[in-house]
Amino acid sequence: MNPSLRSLASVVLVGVSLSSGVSAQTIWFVDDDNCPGGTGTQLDPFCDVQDAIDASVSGDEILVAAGSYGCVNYNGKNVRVVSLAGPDVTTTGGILFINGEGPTAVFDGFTVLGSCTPANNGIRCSGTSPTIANNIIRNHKAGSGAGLYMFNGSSPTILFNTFNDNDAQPTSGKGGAMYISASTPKIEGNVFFRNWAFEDSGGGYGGALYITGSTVELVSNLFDSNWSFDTFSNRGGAIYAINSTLRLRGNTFVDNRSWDGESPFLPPGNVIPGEGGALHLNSCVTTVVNNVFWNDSATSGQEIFVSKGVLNISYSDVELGLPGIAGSGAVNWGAGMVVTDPLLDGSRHLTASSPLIDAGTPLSEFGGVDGDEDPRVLDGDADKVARVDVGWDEWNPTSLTLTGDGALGTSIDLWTEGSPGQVYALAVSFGTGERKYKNFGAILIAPGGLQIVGNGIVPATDSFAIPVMSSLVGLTAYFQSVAISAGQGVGAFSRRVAVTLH
Ligand SMILES: [Ca+2]
Ligand SMILES: [Ca+2]
Ligand SMILES: [Ca+2]
Ligand SMILES: [Ca+2]
Repeated sequence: MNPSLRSLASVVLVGVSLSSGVSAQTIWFVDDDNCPGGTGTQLDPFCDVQDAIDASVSGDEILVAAGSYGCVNYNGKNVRVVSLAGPDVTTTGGILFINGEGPTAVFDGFTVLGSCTPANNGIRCSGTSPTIANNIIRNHKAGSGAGLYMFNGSSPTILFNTFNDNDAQPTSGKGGAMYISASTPKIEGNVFFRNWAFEDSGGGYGGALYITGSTVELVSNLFDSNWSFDTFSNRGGAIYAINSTLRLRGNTFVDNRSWDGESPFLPPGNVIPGEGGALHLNSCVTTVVNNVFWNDSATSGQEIFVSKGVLNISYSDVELGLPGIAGSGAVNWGAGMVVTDPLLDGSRHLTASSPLIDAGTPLSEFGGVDGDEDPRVLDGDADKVARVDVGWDEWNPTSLTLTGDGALGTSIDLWTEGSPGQVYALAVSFGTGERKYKNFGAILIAPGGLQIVGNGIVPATDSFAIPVMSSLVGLTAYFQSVAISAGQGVGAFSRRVAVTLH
């Protein structure tokens, strides 16, 4: 098909229809190609992100070009800081939220390297509730919470980040990716891969997360190959929690390990005991619904160790079943429990033959999106009844991929795939929403100003140009497809993909 002319006309129409909605906020620009720095306009950007923060007031937006930037201290400014080209080509030093920032302080689309403080944590939150989304936080090393350290009544929202290869060592070995004390975070859609709590003297607790005195909501996260690894004792390959209330909905734990082999620091034959390959729960009240625990490893409690407290678990897949859970705490083995190979692919997504498709709770507590931003809930087995899948991934035969960086005057390509013979439609809008459609999932883009910019038979690419209109700068365009089998009443909405125009 040849949609370019129609699509171009549609996007111009969208631009015109939404131009009246642009707010009076200031949009600042940053690019390390313009050092030592200008005035923060698009033609004369600041050199560093901190320069833009210093110039901004709450409500402003800061658009950051590809490049390498220093430590960022929000200094109480509730501003949205977003990278234009994504985390693979845009790096910062550490990030500080320590002056009362709220949910509209947004940090979106960077790789965090380095730290702002001698404690060496990548990100620190003290008494704040920022939104931290779509970042890569990797290769940090600090005694506790190498990637992110939160304490003192923080309640951040942590969305769709990747935490990998962070290492809690050497002084305490608590939480390679994250340390959570006296806080109430929401942690959704993140990937925790190969983080370590590594200590050669005191104990390795929580390869990915260490949680104390907190109330934590974990939704649709993947915990893959995290380790607690110490000379003397190991607790929680992925998560160690003490004196906390946890609610886990739709997470997947696979290949985590609370080290149960010989010590690397002691003479041969000295085997270290590990408790809880995925979770170690000490005096917690924990509710687990729709989670996968598979192929984790420990001396005691291959999947979960409950040391005092209560674990209520339902509609989840636990390798070994009840024997995969050890400890003296109470375990309430609820409805819908299964013991079955989840048949994950190499990226830990469900495959078409997985027994976990449409095997989750029949209750309607799930909404929003899964760990790769597909709509929850979808009818994955095409029986005209939508039911949630078990684990971080909702299986979806409809996919949408975006290519393009959103610069005015350039093109965006969108590739829609679906099941053979399905028809599709592709839409764009400049806001988000959630309107559910029975068995098809949900429209996740705002209905106001929504325009259809492609349709036909899958698979197909729609390609079109962004008009050169200054009123579009700073707006985020959200795209979503739906593919359906005509006459059969089955199909699904794709994930939502986005690009910020500049
Ligand atoms: Ca640059
Ligand atoms: Ca179904
Ligand atoms: Ca489903
Ligand atoms: Ca999915």
